[in-house]
Amino acid sequence: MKQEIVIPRREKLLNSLKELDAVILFAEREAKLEKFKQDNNFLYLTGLNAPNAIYFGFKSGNGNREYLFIQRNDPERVVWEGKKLEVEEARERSGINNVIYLDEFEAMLSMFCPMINRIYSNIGQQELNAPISYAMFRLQPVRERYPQIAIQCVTEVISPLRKVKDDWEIMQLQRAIDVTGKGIIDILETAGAGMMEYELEALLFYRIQRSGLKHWGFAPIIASGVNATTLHYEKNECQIASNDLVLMDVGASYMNYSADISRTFPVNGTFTERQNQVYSAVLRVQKEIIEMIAPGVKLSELQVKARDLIAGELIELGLIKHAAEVTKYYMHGVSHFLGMDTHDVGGREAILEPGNVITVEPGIYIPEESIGVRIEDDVLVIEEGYCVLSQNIPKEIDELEEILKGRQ
Ligand SMILES: [Mn+2]
Repeated sequence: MKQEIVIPRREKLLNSLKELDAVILFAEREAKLEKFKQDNNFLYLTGLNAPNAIYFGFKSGNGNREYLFIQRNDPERVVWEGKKLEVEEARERSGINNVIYLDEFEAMLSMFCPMINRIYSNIGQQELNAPISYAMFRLQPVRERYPQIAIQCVTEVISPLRKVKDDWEIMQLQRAIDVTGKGIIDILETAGAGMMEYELEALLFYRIQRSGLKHWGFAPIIASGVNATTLHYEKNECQIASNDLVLMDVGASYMNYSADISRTFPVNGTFTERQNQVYSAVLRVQKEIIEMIAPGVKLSELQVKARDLIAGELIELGLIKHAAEVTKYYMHGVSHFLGMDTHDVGGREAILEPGNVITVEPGIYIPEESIGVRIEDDVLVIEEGYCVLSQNIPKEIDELEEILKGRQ
């Protein structure tokens, strides 16, 4: 990521604040055993993957002030931990001129505190029964000594920016989606009855990492038979039986942008008549919802329409008698924003605008028949309506059966 991308983001953010408001963002801390994954808001504003760093921005009448705090390169620790980001490199990549070391953070903040009205930070959830976030922990002294400073979650000021994706962001997302699609096709070409669900998971992860992407965007769901009727089944530990449908809800992450795709297929290569009926119902609904997408449409309208359509399909399938019973077989949202977070910032009541990326993911789940179907695509809102970013990943019954047949 280059400074040309992140400088305008910070300008927009600081300009949207009131005078004497500040933004303090804490990077993710060093990960010891797991692969490091940067805090999304920090990455969005600085472009830096450095652990432990801190961004400080202050809006004032005499121009905005910005500082970046980074770790020192302690020669003895370099042997163990490797070289850290240097001042010059941090400056060049982020476009922040004032780059100083972390041990000066408290002194610098003390200097600014008497002037600050409000601090927006990545303090996260504030539930009383949840552990205190790292940002909250670091800002505790401010809270105690300067109780007049309001400390608020940065999401409210950054989400209007993050929910409208620029071309560069769409490119990253497209890469994550394309690699996920290739992995899904790998699975279709390889899956067979008797395999374990986690074998299919491994296959997809192999494709992700072989393609130069490091992470899953979220815990993958590979669910066969009745497992597919558990919405967030993440165990992926069962053996696949020969007449099972397999539901995959998966997404690779690239530059912290996450794909989110669901596909469902019969492991033995052919849909039974009943599986075909249920699958076709979900696919009809999915296409109709995608058709509705355009600037000005409310996300909640998609949800209402999806429920109505699925209710009609469930009555046709002989599963319910009245539309009000729809939640017996369909109980989740049809759409959410997608981006750096799989369930990205933007909210459920948002009005769609060009640059939004959302999922469309209706499903029908029938535990008593061991059938669970979800079909999910990732859709970009454009001036003219919509563009399905995952359109190359097969979902028509004949396309799927064609690929599955090719296995023998
Ligand atoms: Mn989703």
